[in-house]
Amino acid sequence: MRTQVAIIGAGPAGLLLAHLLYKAGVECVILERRDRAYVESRIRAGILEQVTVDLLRQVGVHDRMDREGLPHGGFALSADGELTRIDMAALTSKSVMVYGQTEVTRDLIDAAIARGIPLLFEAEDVALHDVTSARPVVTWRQDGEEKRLEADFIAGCDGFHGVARASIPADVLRTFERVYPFGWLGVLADVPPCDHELIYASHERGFALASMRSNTRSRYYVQVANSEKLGDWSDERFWDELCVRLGPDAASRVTRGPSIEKSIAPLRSFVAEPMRHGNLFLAGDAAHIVPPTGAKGLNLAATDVAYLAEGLAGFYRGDSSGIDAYSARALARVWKAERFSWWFTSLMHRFPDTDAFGRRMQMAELGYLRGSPAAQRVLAENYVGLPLH
Ligand code: RFL
Ligand code: PHB
Repeated sequence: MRTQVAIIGAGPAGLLLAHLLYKAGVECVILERRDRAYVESRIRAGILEQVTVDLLRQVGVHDRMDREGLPHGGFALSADGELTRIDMAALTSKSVMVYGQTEVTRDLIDAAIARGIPLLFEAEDVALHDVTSARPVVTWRQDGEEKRLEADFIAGCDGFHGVARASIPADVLRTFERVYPFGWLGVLADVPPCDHELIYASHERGFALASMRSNTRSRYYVQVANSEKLGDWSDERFWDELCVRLGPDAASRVTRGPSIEKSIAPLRSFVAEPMRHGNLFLAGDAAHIVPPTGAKGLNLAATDVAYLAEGLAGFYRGDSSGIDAYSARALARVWKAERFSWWFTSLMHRFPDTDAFGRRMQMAELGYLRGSPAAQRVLAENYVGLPLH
């Protein structure tokens, strides 16, 4: 088999890249390790920046998002229960869209199949070969058979634990990492959200987040130590802890119900540089991870592939400047989102080694945000997403 771009991974990065290439008339094949049901049921991100919404519109995969997504012009910060609204729409003239990653993935898969974009699930033991040559090759096993795909380029969109980044020699890659001493325990429940907008809560017992997937489905998180076990968190314990951290005002509006999903996600900041090695390009979580506090992970995956698709389309028109600039261009945006996600995480969470002085510093900064439109604007500008350059 032969194609122009071999895409490893059918997460948001790989799927959106395939549609952008399709629109530009560039051929691709997507290889995904898991089966379709698994990929479509992974529960993750919930917030789309305006640039991500625009990219989905650009590729024509937006009908259901426009029908079912919830545009949000603001969110609240809670400091020990005291609420401050950040009016994103007034501060930046932009908003975000609440539309789950699960839905985005389903829409992109349905559209890929409808458009005849080759999308192969259950590709086992994917391996990359000769990535610095003009003819890179991908091999894998499917239904017990060895398969082989020749391509001009390989796009490594296979997430943090994928094979693409691992195929780059260690002396070529420089990595930067911060592992946080806590994770997020998340619960999904078919109950109405406690507010029509998100609430990010900093409490002396730790962070909490009130989010949603629709007007009838809530997504809540509480910060937990890395040593916590899921089995120790009954639904009742979760709701009690959430309500304490959100404070009495928001807690009075929380509707409790049985969890339909419950999981713990560790928090990490990570960047690998450069995002290109020969004819292999990394995009999305394969190249970088942000802690979820700023809601940037899925959005960075989308903007990486926007740059990459533009570069690859240019290459097939005889201009390789876009692919040559890809890594530096993407990393410039990635580092700004890394900074914001790290800052917002540091402001809102309880760190095990934070003393009384550290907590006062967090509360002083939250107080400053409460009273300063300038500070709110900095937060809002980053939250709605920096422009694509
Ligand atoms: P993905 O989604 O991990 O997809 C990678 C795909 O590659 C496949 N794969 C392989 N395929 C073939 N061969 C191999 N060897 C392979 N190894 C892996 C995998 O099966 C998978 O299908 O990466 P991608 O596309 O880069 O997308 C990144 C986003 O998924 C991620 O950044 C976000 O989910 C992060 N995130 C959030 N991002 C936001 O923008 N807004 C949010 O509100 C937000 N909330 C979150 C989040 C992530 C969370 N968790 C669970 C880490 C909330 C949480 C709790
Ligand atoms: C979510 O709804 O899953 C969500 C929302 C905002 C975040 C992270 C996750 O910052």
